[in-house]
Amino acid sequence: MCDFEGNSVHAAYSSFNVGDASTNYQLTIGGYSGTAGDSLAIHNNMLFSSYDRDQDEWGGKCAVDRKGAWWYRGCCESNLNGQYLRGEHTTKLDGVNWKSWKGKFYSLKSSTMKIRRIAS
Ligand SMILES: [Ca+2]
Repeated sequence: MCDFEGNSVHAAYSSFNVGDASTNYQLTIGGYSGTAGDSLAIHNNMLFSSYDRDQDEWGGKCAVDRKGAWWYRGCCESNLNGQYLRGEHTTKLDGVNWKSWKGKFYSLKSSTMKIRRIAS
């Protein structure tokens, strides 16, 4: 993940799994390490929510309120599919947010997710 000031951090998970349609694309993660802080931990075991498919634990619709599809609980500490708001913004956690690094009101310049299969 990169901010607009030229800084970058990472979050790595030794286990990372997204289920298939039969599990509603449930996220299962573990073994965090990195420099970004773990803003995905609270989303562990959650189902993937989108505008038209509310699967979070909140009475409202996190994907609509936070303006992006994600593994919301109620609602989020990370939202890498949020709006591209270019740094500081005033609306809570609806940008490209990773709370443990830049807080609730900073939309990142870029993020990349990479998954590597470990031979078993
Ligand atoms: Ca809901």
